[in-house]
Amino acid sequence: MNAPLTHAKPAPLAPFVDALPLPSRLIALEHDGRLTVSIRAGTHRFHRDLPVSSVWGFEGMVPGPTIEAERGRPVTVEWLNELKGPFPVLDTVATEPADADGVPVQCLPGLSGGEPNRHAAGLTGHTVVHLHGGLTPASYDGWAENLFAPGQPAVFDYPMDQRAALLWYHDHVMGTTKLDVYAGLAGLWIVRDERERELELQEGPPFEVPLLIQDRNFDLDEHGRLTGQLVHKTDPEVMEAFPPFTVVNGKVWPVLEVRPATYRFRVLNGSNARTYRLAVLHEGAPERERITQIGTDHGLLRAPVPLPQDGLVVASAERADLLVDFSDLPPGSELTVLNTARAPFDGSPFPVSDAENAADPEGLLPYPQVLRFRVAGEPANSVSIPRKLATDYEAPPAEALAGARRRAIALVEREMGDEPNMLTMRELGPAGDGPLVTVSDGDETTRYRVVAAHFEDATTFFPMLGEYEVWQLINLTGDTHPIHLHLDPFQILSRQPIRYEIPEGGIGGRELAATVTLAREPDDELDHAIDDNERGLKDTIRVNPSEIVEIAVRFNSYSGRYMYHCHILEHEDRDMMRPFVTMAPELMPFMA
Ligand SMILES: [Cu+2]
Repeated sequence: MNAPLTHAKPAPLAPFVDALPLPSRLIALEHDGRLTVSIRAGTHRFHRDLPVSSVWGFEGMVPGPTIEAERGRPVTVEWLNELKGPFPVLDTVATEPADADGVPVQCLPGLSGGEPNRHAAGLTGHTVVHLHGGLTPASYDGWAENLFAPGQPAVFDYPMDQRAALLWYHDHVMGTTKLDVYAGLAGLWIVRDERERELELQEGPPFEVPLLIQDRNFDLDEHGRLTGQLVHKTDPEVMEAFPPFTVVNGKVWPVLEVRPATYRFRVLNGSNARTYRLAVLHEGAPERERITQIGTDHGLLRAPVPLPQDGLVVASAERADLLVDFSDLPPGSELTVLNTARAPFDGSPFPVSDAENAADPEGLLPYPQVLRFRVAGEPANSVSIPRKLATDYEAPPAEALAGARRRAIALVEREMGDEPNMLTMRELGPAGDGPLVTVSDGDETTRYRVVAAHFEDATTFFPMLGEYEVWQLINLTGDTHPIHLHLDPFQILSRQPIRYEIPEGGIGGRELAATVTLAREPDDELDHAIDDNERGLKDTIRVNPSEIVEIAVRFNSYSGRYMYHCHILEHEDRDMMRPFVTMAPELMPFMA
């Protein structure tokens, strides 16, 4: 039985009735490393009781096929853009943030009085594909402005000279990534290698299961029935979409039958904006011991770690490689995965013991359900978890960091008058004339000024291949931002609380004035800790409110023009994205 969820309206769809779909597999070796993937319109049923939805998908499917590749075996993909209109998603801004009963409109299906955005309706299918987490030469990385039009061929080479990891490929068009990914343009990509095979980790069905988690909303007909038409809805106060229905591998609240055995789940949050904090409940009680995390964004951790006390937090684009041991459970046992994170996520804790009561429409979380496991069938061998996992990376050496180039980026929230606030970034450089940003640790004060504010501003980051850099991400907003760097992975060095003051008018179109102190606000309830599962090779890192995160990154693989950005797609589409150019050292003397 479903546990009673207080404060929630009855869900308009029954949870845990559809089987979890497994995306089709496209194994590169079986095709000699040469794949053709068409990008086209299709239809998809998100729930047993929903009419079919029109989607745009890789191979017309949601999610697209899971591409499986081997380390050291290059893969060439011919991306065939066969998209054509009409664009399958209704994009709208509701007229009010809440309905007459005070329920936030983002928790409700339908357009909530909003007009369909005619510009979205007019999209004809320009796309570009980015392989998130791929060590990809710049020409094939999916630069957000290098689009392929319908009918225009694009052949991308992926060297796959990288460790085993769960990656994902998705549309990355400047300004419309939020719509194109929402329409269905995303799929998983798994890199495999010898180390994982030495460890005898599960590979392929039935014991390795990818879980692509997204949130979606649908339109209503004149009788108030769900139509299946996808709706991307924001409201006058919240510029990100936080749809009410959680979709795993393309189904709303599915159920997976598992045998009494150990399973490997490859988890990806592919939502536009929502961060999940996943708790697993068995007969109403939180389960933690049976779950072990072995990997993160760029693959295996050095040692397995337990889940964080209050659940696994995954922001947009973050991945987790989990082993879950069902072997002691009798047939018929049910484990339910619930989300306890309010939206927009700001890092606030929520006790896992109260997960059954996590429904919180005010927090844009009307239905915490995510997924259910139901135990059935014959036991299979239980897998012992290796104590030592990755052996191929170390923490960055102190001497390399001591002389490393340091870069600072402020995350800011700019008031826009009639529109919702705009979340964006400011790259900081040495202070000169004009407004100042100061960062003080009590002994020393560093003075900065803004050197770049918009995506199209001149590039200011030119990292040299092979050299460590320290990037400081300074969050002066009230939300958590998952910041993603293309190309090589990085490691987190520190996460520290800050106090800051922004004078009246301190955030202009490009200016920023702020006084930042490395000290905790008295009313700050976040712990600003680094979770054990963040001490691996990451490509996306959460930067919580009132926090500075420092990362160490060393670009090793390719020189060229890449991007870094917030992975909340509504933020990245509106300037929370900037270029950087990785440089071969021998070319530096020739730079003007
Ligand atoms: Cu953001």
